[in-house]
Amino acid sequence: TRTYYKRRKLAHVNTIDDAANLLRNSNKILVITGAGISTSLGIPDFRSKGSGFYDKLQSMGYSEPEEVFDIQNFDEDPSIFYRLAGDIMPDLNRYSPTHAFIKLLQDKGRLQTNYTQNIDNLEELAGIDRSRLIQCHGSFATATCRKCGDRVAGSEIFDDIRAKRVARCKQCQNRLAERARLQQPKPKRAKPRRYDWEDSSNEDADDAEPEAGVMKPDITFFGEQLNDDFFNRFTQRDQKETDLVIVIGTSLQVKPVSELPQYVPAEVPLIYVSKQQIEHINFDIQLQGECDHVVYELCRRAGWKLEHEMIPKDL
Ligand code: CNA
Repeated sequence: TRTYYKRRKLAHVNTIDDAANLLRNSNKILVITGAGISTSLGIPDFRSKGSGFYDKLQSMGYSEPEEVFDIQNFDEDPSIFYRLAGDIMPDLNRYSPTHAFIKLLQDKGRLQTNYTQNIDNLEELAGIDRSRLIQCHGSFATATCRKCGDRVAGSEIFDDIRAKRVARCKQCQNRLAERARLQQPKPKRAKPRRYDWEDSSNEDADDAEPEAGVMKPDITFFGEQLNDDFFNRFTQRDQKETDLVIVIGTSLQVKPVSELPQYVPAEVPLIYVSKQQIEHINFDIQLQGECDHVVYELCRRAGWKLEHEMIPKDL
């Protein structure tokens, strides 16, 4: 259910030139981003018709694509996630012009915070300062054992993800190996006399080997809480301080990130940049198109030069 407060549109801002003016005159810009800012690099988003990951899942027979990212399902059968995770795990060492735009805002001292829903960690590659970045849904940068809580660098499980194999916890494996080494071999019990009507299916139950825990990348699944940084930073600082909100490349379907724009004061202008228009939230300016193109044009009109290897030099 989507029950958004229909925020009243500000009358004095409408056009792309108004947006460029706002950029030039704002010093505490909140940038909220989603999968759309990485699609130009070849990483699929979730909900774009045809090219999105959810359509792919549906064509593979998953009627509810969200279920692949459900924490209960993961704990019951992590192999489903591991079979598919390779498709959304970035193996990239480049970022998009839109990432460069956010970095440019930072360099100009105008970036208040980038709230990203992305898990590709490309903001870090682009040089967005950790102190200005909230990765609302976590990232592949680290992974944690569901059993013992040991946390490792995400890259340690990348081989398993690539091989579509469930990653197990090395810490648990070491502990189990150590325990096995220390344990005396169990004395062989004399087999009880067996009668035909006895159930022998549980015979070896207490001999079952305990298993090492499953590693999960530290991305937020449906059913998991967002971390405290998200709520604390927004309510204690950004909500009061921001003077402009720019939302880029997200369908704003996932709470609570989707609700951020409506919790800033009514006089703060809201700009939306995406391939598709949005209807469930009132933005003051909607700029429809490829976000890399839109942010380039915004910068040009603001009198700034956005540089990036994907932007032609002679533009
Ligand atoms: P979404 O629901 O798939 O929406 C993406 C939005 O971006 C849509 O409105 C598209 O029209 C738009 N879009 C796509 N490409 C472009 C483009 N080149 N220029 C402009 N607009 C474009 O994805 P959301 O981010 O809204 O959903 C939140 C999920 C997606 C988060 O939990 C992420 O973790 C998850 N996700 C992240 C990645 C990533 O990290 N790169 C990739 C896929 C999914």
